[in-house]
Amino acid sequence: MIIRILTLFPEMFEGPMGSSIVQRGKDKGLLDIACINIRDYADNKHKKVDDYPYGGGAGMVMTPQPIFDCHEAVTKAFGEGKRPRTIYMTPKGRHFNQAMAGELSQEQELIFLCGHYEGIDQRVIDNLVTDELSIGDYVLTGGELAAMVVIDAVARLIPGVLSQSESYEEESIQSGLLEYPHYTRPSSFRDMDIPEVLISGNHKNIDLWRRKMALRLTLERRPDLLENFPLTKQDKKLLEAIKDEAQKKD
Ligand code: 6GU
Repeated sequence: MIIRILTLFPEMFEGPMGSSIVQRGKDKGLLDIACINIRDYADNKHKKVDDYPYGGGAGMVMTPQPIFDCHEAVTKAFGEGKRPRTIYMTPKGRHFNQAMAGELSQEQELIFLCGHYEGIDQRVIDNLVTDELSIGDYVLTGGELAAMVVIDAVARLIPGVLSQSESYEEESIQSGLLEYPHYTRPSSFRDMDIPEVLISGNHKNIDLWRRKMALRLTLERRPDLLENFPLTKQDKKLLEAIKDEAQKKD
């Protein structure tokens, strides 16, 4: 996958994009990722990239010229006829989720456009942008941190980036339930003991306990996830038991 990030702050990406999973994708030759400084494409001698909003009001708006020229250069480099998904990061966008990460991980090329100031000229959005994405209901100073979040989530889903065992774990995380708790050595730490079932050697019971814990946590914290979840007969039984136990506590 080729990713190009159009931004006024390329230096923000140096740390996150040069380490962890993204770096692994690069090292394996599965991911080619680079930042392009929008300012380099400003055709005025002061390299100005923003201006006052028509109609008045607070803040500055990013002008269309540098973004159009930058986008054109990046698209041309992908090869003639390519129409790469161009993702504009904005709090007005659709909420990004794991399903979208999976979908984006299938693309051959992605362009991320990061805005700053009050936003970018609407003509950029109307003509170049294919997707507007937000990472949640809070306001960030710019789209850069949000783009990094999306790129991290997408990069780890590119086939070959994760190892076999990591991919296996991934499937269970993507199941749609919150994960069960994990424990490692020592089995007793400062008088805190791990659940006995985990050292029983009985894998059927371990799986059952883990499933129950996942269901309980999901019921407590994200009951909305259970509404669309395909519960098995056994899950329904476990949920009954969980609800009974909760009643007894009250
Ligand atoms: Cl994508 N951009 C900005 N500026 N703020 C956000 C966001 C994006 N997602 C959540 N908050």
